[in-house]
Amino acid sequence: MHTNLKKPKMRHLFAIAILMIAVSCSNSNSPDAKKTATSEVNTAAIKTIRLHVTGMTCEGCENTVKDAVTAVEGVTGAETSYVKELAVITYDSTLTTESDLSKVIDELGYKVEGPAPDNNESSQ
Ligand SMILES: [Cu+2]
Repeated sequence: MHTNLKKPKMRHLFAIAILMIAVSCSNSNSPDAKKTATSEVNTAAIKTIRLHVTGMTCEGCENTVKDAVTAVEGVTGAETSYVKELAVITYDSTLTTESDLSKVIDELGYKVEGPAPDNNESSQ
């Protein structure tokens, strides 16, 4: 096994790959990770919806859902909670719709059960 040491570059690349996987999995909630909103966003059409989402089991799931909906054109903000089975999404209703956003989440393998009741918030 001594011959393995002859390829430090390969080992280095491998280490980077492992690191990237680790980082993408443990990417904890960073509230500052907001994307700059496009200038086309029409503030008068901004809506906030609360969706009941099942299937999320950890912070990784939360981030997967959050990142996916944030990437949708017109979405200006998203918060997700696997504990509350909740996704709160703020978006420009002239650019996307609740059903579009639900579809994005469904396609990730999670399930949008419908609108989340407001009283979910008190059951912390
Ligand atoms: Cu998860």
